[in-house]
Amino acid sequence: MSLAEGVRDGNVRATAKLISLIENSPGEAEPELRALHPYTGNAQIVGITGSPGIGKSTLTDRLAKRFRKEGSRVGIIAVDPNSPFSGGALLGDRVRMQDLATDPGVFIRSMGARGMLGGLARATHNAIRVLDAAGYDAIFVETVGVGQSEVDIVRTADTVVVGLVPGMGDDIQTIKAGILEIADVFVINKADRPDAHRLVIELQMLLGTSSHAEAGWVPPIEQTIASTGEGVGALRTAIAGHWEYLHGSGELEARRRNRYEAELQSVVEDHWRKRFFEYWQPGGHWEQVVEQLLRKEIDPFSAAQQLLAPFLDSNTGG
Ligand SMILES: Nc1nc2c(ncn2[C@@H]2O[C@H](COP(=O)(O)OP(=O)(O)O)[C@@H](O)[C@H]2O)c(=O)[nH]1
Ligand SMILES: [Mg+2]
Repeated sequence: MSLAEGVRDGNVRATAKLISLIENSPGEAEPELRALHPYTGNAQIVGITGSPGIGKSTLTDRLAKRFRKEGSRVGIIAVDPNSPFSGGALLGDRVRMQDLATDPGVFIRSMGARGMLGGLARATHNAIRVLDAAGYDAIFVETVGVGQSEVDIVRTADTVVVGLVPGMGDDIQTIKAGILEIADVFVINKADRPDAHRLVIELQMLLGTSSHAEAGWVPPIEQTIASTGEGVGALRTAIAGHWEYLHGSGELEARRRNRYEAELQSVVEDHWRKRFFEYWQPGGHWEQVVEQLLRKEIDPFSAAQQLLAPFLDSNTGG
């Protein structure tokens, strides 16, 4: 049985093995991913992002339990670009999600940046695809931080939940730096802390001046205490509301279309880059061209055209 068949069959070991292959040897994973493609597109992918320690894992645990009660099978991928570790579940996540780890309807996986050949964002994207094909109804992707690589990861989600906590003064600033545009739902966790309400008001003001106001969906701001479960029901409702909006407005298809287009572009670019540099390996002619550039014997544009010529020729039957 192939890994893809195992995944379709609900075999957890095959699923875990294929995700490892995606991380360590993406070329070998490709035939399996091809076979799984027709079976993807059914899961609701929920991204949960925010600074370390704001309670993302605790929230994910609570949300996952709610989805389980509703009868959904749940996949959880915790991505930490700063972590060198990949594999099962990281210690912290395992502690936070203890009961879930033994639930056969839940698949938990941590992904770090170690040795990630094709990039963490693509590996995460493909791991989600595997869980989707495996029949998990909801897939939570927990990502640390709000930098560009995390934004790329979280863009894979249908619904992006951005978490904040009161008393971290820089958070509103980071939000201005670009996460605002990708948030579908805001959650202010640790609402047991003072100043939660002030953060809500600051966020409302920020949202009022953003482009969201003219769009069809204004991100709700939910307050939670993940450690006790307070407010998690309302957060679940907000996520459901966004899912309905995505379906009703045609936005789901639009997002998925954009995602496929971006993926296709990046796969094609990778393919050509790889072929190009396999042909023009460092040293030899490549070095000569660089020398010529230095001596002004050729300009970069003509040089690039010359270097690309063999590929163009071979495509026209040469
Ligand atoms: N006071 C308080 N602590 C919380 C809350 N939610 C989570 N925590 C605690 O915050 C710490 C970090 O939580 P974790 O879920 O690991 O955060 P993550 O790094 O964002 O995944 C843990 O000790 C949690 O028990 C909350 O709503 N209130
Ligand atoms: Mg965590």
